[in-house]
Amino acid sequence: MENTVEHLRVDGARLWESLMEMAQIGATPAGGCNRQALTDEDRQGRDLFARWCGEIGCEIRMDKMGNIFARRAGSEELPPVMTGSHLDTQPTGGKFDGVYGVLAGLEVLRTLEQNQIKTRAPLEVVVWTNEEGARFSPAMIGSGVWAGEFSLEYGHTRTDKAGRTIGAELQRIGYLGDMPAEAQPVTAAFEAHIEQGPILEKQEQVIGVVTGVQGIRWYDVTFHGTPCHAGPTPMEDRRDPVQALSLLCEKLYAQVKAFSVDARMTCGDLRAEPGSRNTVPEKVVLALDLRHPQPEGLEHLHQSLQQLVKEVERATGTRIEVREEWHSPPVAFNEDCIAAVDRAVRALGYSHRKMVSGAGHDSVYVSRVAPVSMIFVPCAGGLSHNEAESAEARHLEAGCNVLLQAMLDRAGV
Ligand code: HGY
Ligand code: MN
Ligand code: MN
Ligand code: MN
Repeated sequence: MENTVEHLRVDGARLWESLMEMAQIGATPAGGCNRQALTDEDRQGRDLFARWCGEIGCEIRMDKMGNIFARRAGSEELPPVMTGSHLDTQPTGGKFDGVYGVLAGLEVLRTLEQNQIKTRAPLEVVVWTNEEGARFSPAMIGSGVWAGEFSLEYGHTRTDKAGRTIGAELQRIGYLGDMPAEAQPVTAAFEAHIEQGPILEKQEQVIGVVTGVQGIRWYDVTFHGTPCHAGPTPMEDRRDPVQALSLLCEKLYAQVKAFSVDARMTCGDLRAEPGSRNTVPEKVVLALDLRHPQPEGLEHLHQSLQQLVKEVERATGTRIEVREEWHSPPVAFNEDCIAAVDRAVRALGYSHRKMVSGAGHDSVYVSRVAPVSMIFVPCAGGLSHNEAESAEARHLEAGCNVLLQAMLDRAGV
C-alpha cells in the first residue's frame, strides 16, 4: 500500500472547478468575491461545502462558533489529522484567500475516497468562522474561541457596524452548532493558502514551506477635536482631529519605514463624526494594523505609536485615545509538521522555500493546541484582499498534492 500512496495525486481540474463554483457565491462585478462572515452568501458557501462533503460520506459537525468539522473516518480511533481554512472573504476579496485551503482539503478527501484508501487516523476538513475580521473584529475569532484564546461569550457578542452580533447571525443563518467550541486532541494540522504576497512568484518557486506567522496588533485610534463651522472658523482657532490624524500618520509611516523592511503599517478603515463636509469633525476613528515577524519588533512599533501620540497631542491641542483591539504575537509552527511538508515537497519535486507568513491565519490559533504548519502557493503579483486576486491551477494543484502527502505522512495508511 505504501508505494501507491506515494504516487497518489489529486485531481487539479476538479479542484479548480470547485473553486470556480464556490466563487460564484458572492461574486462581484469586478470578478472578486464578497462573502463576508455570517452573511447569506457565507451561508450559501457553507451549505455548498457541506453538500460536497456529504457526497463523499463525511460526518459533518458544527460547534457553537459555527466552525464546521467534516470528518472522514480512519481505520483507528486516533485524534484526527486536520486541515481547512475559511470561506468568509473581505468585502472586496478574491476567489482563493481561505477558500483554497478549504477546497484543497475537500480534494484530498475526494482523492482518497476515489482510490478507496483509508488512513489510520481520521481526517478532518474545517471551515473556521470569521477568519477575516472584516465584518466582525477581531480576525480569526472562530479558531480563537476553539483554541481557548477568547471565551464563547466574547465570540458571540462581537458586533458588526450595524450592531448585529455573531451569536445572532449564527442563529439567523442556521450555523449555531451545539458542539462546544473547544479544542479536541489533534494529531497534526495543515493549512494550504495562497501566499498573498510577492515572494514565491518573484523567486519562481511553486511551494512555500511556512515556518510561522508574523505578529499583528490592531488598534482603534480616536482623535478628538472641536466641531465647528467650516466657513467662519479661522484655521488657527480650530482643534481639527483630521489634522492630528494626518500628522500622526505621516510621522508613524516614516518611523515604520525607517525601522525595518519587515515592519508593516496599514490604515484600512477611517471614519469621521458627525461626517458632514461643512463641519470640522468632532472625532475621527482610525482602525490601525501594525505587524512585525519578531516580538521585539512588534513591541518597538507599539512604543513608537504611544510616543508619537503624545507628540501630536501637544502639537495640535487635540486629545488622542489609543485602544488596543487585538494582539496576535508572532507564531513558530511545529517542526515535525514543517518536516512533513518539506518531505512531501521534495518527494513531489516542486521548487520551494521556507518562509514566514505576512498574513494571519486560523493556523495561528490552531497552533496553540496542536502541531501545525502551512503550505503556500503563489498568487499573481502577490495580490490579495483585492478582487483581482488570482492563482494558477497548476500551482493550486501542486499545493494540494503537498497537502495530501503531508496529511498521509501524519495520518498513516
Ligand atoms: O489580516 C490578516 O492577515 C488575515 O487575512 N485575516
Ligand atoms: Mn485567509
Ligand atoms: Mn484574508
Ligand atoms: Mn488570513
